[in-house]
Amino acid sequence: SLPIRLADYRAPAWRVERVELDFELGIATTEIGAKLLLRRDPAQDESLRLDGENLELISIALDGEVLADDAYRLVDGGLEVHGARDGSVLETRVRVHPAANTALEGLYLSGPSETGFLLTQCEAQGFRHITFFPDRPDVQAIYTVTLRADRARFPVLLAGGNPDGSGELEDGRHWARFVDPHPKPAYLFALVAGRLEKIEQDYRTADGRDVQLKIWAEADAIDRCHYAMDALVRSMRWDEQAYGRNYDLDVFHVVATHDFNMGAMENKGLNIFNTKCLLADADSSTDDEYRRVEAVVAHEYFHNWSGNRVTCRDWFQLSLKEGFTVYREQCFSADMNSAPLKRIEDVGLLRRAQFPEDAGPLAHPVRPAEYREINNFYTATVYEKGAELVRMLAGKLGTAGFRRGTDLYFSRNDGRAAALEDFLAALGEANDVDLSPYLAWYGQSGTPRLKAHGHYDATRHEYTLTLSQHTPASLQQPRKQPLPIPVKLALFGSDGRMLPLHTDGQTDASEIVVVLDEAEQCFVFRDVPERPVPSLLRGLSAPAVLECDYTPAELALLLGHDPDGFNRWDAGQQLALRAYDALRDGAHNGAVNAWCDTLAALFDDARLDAALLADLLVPPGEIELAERESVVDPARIYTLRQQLQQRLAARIGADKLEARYRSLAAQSTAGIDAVSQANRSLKQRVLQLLALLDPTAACHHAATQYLDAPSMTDRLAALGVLARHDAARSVEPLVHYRKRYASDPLALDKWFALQAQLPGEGALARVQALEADPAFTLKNPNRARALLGTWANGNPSGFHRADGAGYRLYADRLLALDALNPQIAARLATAFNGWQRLEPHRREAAHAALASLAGHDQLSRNLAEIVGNMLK
Ligand code: B3K
Ligand code: ZN
Repeated sequence: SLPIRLADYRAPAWRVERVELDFELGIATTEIGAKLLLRRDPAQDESLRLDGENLELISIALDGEVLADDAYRLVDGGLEVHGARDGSVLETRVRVHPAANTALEGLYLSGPSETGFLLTQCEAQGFRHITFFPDRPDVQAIYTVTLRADRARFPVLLAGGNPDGSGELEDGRHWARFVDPHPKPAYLFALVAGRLEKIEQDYRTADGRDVQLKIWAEADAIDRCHYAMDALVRSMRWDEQAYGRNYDLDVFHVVATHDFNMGAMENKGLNIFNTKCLLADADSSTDDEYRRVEAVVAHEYFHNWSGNRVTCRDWFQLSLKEGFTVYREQCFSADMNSAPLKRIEDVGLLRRAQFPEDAGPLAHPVRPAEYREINNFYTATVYEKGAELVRMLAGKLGTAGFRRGTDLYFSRNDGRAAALEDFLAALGEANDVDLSPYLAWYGQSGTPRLKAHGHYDATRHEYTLTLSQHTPASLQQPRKQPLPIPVKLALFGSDGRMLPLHTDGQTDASEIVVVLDEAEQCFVFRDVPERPVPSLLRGLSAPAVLECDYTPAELALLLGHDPDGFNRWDAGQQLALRAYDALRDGAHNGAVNAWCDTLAALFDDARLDAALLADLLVPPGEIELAERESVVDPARIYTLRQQLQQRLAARIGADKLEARYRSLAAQSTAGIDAVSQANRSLKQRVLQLLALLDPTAACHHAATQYLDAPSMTDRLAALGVLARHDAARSVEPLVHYRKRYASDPLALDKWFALQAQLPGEGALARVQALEADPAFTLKNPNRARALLGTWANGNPSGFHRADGAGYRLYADRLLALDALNPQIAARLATAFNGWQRLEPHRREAAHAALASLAGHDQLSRNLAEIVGNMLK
C-alpha cells in the first residue's frame, strides 16, 4: 500500500449531514441499514466514494430508486456511486459477522458466543467495517441509531447520544433508538448490546443539566465499578472548574469489556473501557491500578471536549486531541493526588517509552508526515511527547493565560475538525503572543540534547550559563532545526538553599524560565554571592535530555536539598546514571558513594514523604540505561544495575532495612488513601533492597506478607520478591494465587505478567510453560500482552537471550497474532525497537527474526509497516 501524506490533505468532496442507522443485531450475523443525507462540495466534482471493508452489500438505493448494477461499483476498500447530487439520500444494507471478528475493530463479540455481548470500536477506521461511509474525521454528521434484537439474548441496547424511544417487537424482540444532537465523526460512533448490569448516579452540571451516569459491566464485574464512578464524578467537576467545560448530553454511559485493543475509547456519550482500566477493588487491584483507573476515566471523559466537540481535521492531527487530553489528565491526577509523584511517574514513562521511540527506527514527529496504517501512530510520541508540548505552551502562558487560550480554542472550534495550527493560534491570540515558533516541535522528531556549561566570575559576582542544543539526525530528517526550549532553572548555594536570581528582566525570583531558541545562547545572572549549583530543566520543562558537567557532589547537593520533590528525584536519577557509569567503567567510586550516601541519609530523614523516598531509591530502569549505550548488552546492564542497587542496600544496611520493613508492616492497612499507599510503596522497595543483601530474611518476610496481605499491592510485592529470590519457595504461593483467582481474568493477567518479568535466560522456558497454561490465549489482548508483551518490553535480560531464541519464539507468536489481530501484533512488534544497537550476536539474531517476519507475504498492513520501518 502507498503511504498517506499530510501534504496531500484535501477537504472532503462529499459530506454526510445526517445518518440513520438500523441494526438487526445477531452474534453470528448482523444486518445494518444506513440512510445518508449527502452534501456535495460545489467546488469539487468527484463522484461519490464511500469507505467500506469486509461488508456484504445486500441492497443499495439512491433517492428512493434501487441502483442498477452499473450505477455503483465495489472497489478495493470501498464503494463508488454515480449520479449522486447535493441533497441526495443513499440507502444501503449490509451484512457483517461479529463473532468471526477477531481483530476487535468494527462490530465484534466480547466473550463466548452463548453469553458474551456485542460492541463496536471505530477509532481510527473501524466504522468502515460497519457500513459504507466517508470514514474520515472531518465528516461530521448527526446520528440516529435504531437497534433491534432478541430481548432475552440482548436485554440491554445502547448507542451514543440521548435515548429516543424503545419498545417491543414480535417474536420476543425489542428495539431502542438514540439520537445524538452533536454532529460527530464516524470514529466516535458506538453501540453495545447484551446482558449487562449497571450502577448509576445522578449528576447536575455546573450549567444546570441533569445527567444520568451509568456504568455497565458483566454481572461478575459490576461490583468493581464504584471507584470508576467516583473518578468520573470528580473528573466532571474538575473539567467544569479547570476548563469551564460542561457535559452536554442527558446520559453518559461507560461500558467495561475484557476484550479490547487498547485502554479505553471516548465514543460520544458511550465510553467503552478495557476492564483493566475500569475495574478496581481492594482485593484484586494494586495501587497503580487504582491510579490508572482514575487517570483513564478522566482522560476519556475529558475527550468529550478535547476530541469530540472539537475533533481532528485528519489523523495527522491526532496529538491535537491526544496530547492535549493526556496533559489535561496529568493536571487532574496531580490535583487529585500528589503533583511531584505524578510528574515522576509521567517523566519516567516518557524516558522509558518515548525517548527510545524517538531515537530508534520508529521515530516520527508528534505530527507525523506520513503513515500507512494510522493505528500504528497511537504512540508514546503522539500521546506523551504531545502532552509535553502542551505543557510547554501552558507553562509559557501561565495558568490564567492558558485558560484564556483554551477558552478561545474551544469556543472558536466547537463543532469543527481542527488542526494543530488552530490550537496554537487560539492560545497565542488570546494572549497576544506568537506561538508559531513552537510548531517546529510538532514537525521534528528526535529528543533534543541540552548542554549546559556554567562560569562563575568571583570578582564580578556574575554567573554565566551557556546553553546549547542539538538534536541527533534521523533517517527522514538528516538536518534538525534548533527548537524553542524553555529551560526552567534555579541556582543553589553550597548550603543547599536556593539563591535569589537577578537577570536583566526579572529580579528576586528563585526559579525562572529562560528560552533557548538558537543553537547556543548565554544567560547572565548578577549579584550571585557564590559559585552556584545550577538546577536545570526543572520539572522537565521541555522533553529534552540534559547533558551537564555537574560533579557528583553537586548532584548530591540537589538530591539532598531541593525543596521540590520532582527535582530532587531528577537529580537523584542523574546521579544514579553517573554511579552506573562508574561501576560499568570500573572507575573511581565517587559517584557511587555520593548516590548511596545521600540516599542513606534521606532514608533516616523522618520528614521525607515515604512515597517520594520509595521513588528516590529506584535507579533508572534497564531500558533507560540501554539508551545511553552505543553497544547494548541487556544481560550486562541487568547485572550492573543489580550491583548498583546492592551497593545502595549495603550502604543503608540490613539492620535499618529490616527495622524499617517491620515498622511499615506493622502499620499496613487495606486503605487506598495516600498514607496507606505510601506505606506500601516504601515497604515494597525496602523489602526488595533487603532481598539483595539478605535474601533469606527478605523471603521469610515475603512469605508471611503474601499470606497476610490486606491488599493486592502487598500480595503481588511479596510474590515478586519470593519468585526472584527463592524460586522453590515461590511455587506454593504461585499455585495458590492461580487457584484463588482462577475466574478473575485481570488478577490472572498479573500472575502471568509477574512471571514473565523474572529476569535472566530462564525467562524463555518460563514463557513457554505459561503458554501451555489452559488460561493462556492469543485471542485476548490483555492476556497476550500480560505474558508476551511483559516479557519482551518489561524484561530485557529475559527477552534478549544471547542465543536469539527469544526473538525466534516472539516472531513466531507475532505471526500467529497477526492472523487474529493485526493491531496487537503490530504494537507488540515494537519491542524490537533498538535492535540495531544490540551487541553483534543479539543484533544478528534480532535482524534474522525481523527479516523472516518481513519475508511473509500475508502480513497485515499494520505489522508490515512496523517491521518495514524497523528494517529501514
Ligand atoms: N482514542 C482512543 C484510542 C484509539 C486507538 C485506535 N487504535 C483512546 C484514547 O486515547 O483515549
Ligand atoms: Zn485519548
